Amino acid sequence: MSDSVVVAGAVCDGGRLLAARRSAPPELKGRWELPGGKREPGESGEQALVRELREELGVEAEPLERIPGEWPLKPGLVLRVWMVRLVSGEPSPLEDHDELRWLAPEEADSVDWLDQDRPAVTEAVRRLREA
Ligand code: DCM
Repeated sequence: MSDSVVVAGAVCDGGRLLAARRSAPPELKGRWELPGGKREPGESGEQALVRELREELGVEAEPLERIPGEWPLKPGLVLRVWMVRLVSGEPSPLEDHDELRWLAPEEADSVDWLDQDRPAVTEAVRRLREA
């Protein structure tokens, strides 16, 4: 059986990266992540990401290229990450998060990222610096 996929977005705007602080479950609460969620049957990764960012943040977003690689979350579940352009709307923590923060590249280490998100955050910041 193939792995289930959690999709997440390195949402960028104005040269900054969006970080979202989880409000649940207890073991992840207070840690920061790239927003996203589980892909549902029949969805592409990009479709799932657009849906999740709409539900969680209330924004319209466009997935750009995928950051190469995938990161195990638990047996049978992997994380995939895309660079994402904010198309419209101002992100608000509608679901799953209690705080959002826009981080300039030099601020990227100022929040306590989930361990599994760190490689993608590093790569996203590298791309932001180059842009
Ligand atoms: N998850 C993660 N990194 C992200 C997004 C989600 O590690 N950037 C994990 C946390 C949960 C699972 O994926 O274990 C499902 O996420 P959610 O609860 O947001 O649907």
